[in-house]
Amino acid sequence: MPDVGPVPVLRHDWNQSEVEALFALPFTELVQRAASAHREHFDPAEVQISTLLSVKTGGCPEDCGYCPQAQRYHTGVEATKLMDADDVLERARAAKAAGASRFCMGAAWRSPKDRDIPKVAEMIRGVKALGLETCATLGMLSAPQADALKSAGLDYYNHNLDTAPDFYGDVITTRDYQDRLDTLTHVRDAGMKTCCGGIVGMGESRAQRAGLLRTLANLPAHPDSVPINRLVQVAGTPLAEKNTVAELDAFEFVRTIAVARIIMPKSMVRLSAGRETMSDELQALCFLAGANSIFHGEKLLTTGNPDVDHDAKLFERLGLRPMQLVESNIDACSDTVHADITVQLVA
Ligand code: SAM
Ligand code: DTB
Ligand code: SF4
Repeated sequence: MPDVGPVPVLRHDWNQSEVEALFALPFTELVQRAASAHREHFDPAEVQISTLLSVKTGGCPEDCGYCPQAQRYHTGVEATKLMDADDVLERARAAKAAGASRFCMGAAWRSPKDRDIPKVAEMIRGVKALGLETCATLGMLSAPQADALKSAGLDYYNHNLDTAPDFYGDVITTRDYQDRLDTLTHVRDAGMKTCCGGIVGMGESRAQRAGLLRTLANLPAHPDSVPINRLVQVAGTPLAEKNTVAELDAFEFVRTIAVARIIMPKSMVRLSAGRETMSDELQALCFLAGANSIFHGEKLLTTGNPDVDHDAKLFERLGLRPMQLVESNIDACSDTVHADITVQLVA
């Protein structure tokens, strides 16, 4: 067994061979270490429930090889305008009633135009006033845009690195890795929490999966949330059309979750896209390996997610509970804090 030694908390100096050595541990040993790290910082019976809403779908000018919302690919996704704030709030109320503690608004933009910011800010203020944590994913942000979103009450900004630096160019050419790092800097400098992860199963090597996780852990601050997406192959996107990318081995996916948990022990590790095609047993292994957040609801942005009854049943069978929102997670600018989120998920 490779000797990877004791793992101190919150390191930012991981080297590639150390992370690869974690990936190479016997599965049972790796999962045991991840489960121990999970218990040090979280209640392992709690899973955070986030809801996702596409507030502006499709028509994106970027060329991300996995994405059904890129205009240049023929995926059948119809482009829409930015939703009205009232309609967004109606969806946020329903999400809260269903047990969500965080509400994430996604837009298929390379970056928002300055004229879009006031409308997005109105959505953020409304969602925050419901007592939900707010998250948005709108593409690249300038420093002033990040400041404006923070002032509106945005808690988290999702912007993924998506893959390792040395695989990135195989998947996306319309913006580079440094652009993503710059947006994350603007988000942190504005005082928001970062939600940053990636996609696995795009044909990358294990070393490249290690490279993604290592880059995330070596950021100036560990992302507060780390979404791990398993590629959803959508017909019309290059990654699906190439027809050469085999679905990632289930145990390798669990290893990725476990390594993320070990090297970013205080972050929420979110089981994100791809859950619809995961078995209950695979999801249970992911929770065992330290995943403690999911997207809830029958749709992600454009692709499917497990139906809510199925998730409720799974939580019941595994004895898992939705994580309650704690007051300290709500920014001081929120005027309403609801500690008594109605939990229907496991009703
Ligand atoms: N346009 C913004 C951006 O790219 O940052 C926000 C929305 S974008 C759809 C958010 C994330 O969704 C991407 O960074 C990627 O990780 C994930 N994603 C998109 N398509 C996916 C797919 N087919 N399978 C898995 N994850 C996907
Ligand atoms: C993230 O990392 N995963 C979510 C969220 N951030 C915005 C998005 C998944 C999208 C999957 C493809 C789709 O539904 O269009
Ligand atoms: Fe556009 Fe985001 Fe999709 Fe890339 S991932 S094509 S930036 S919506």
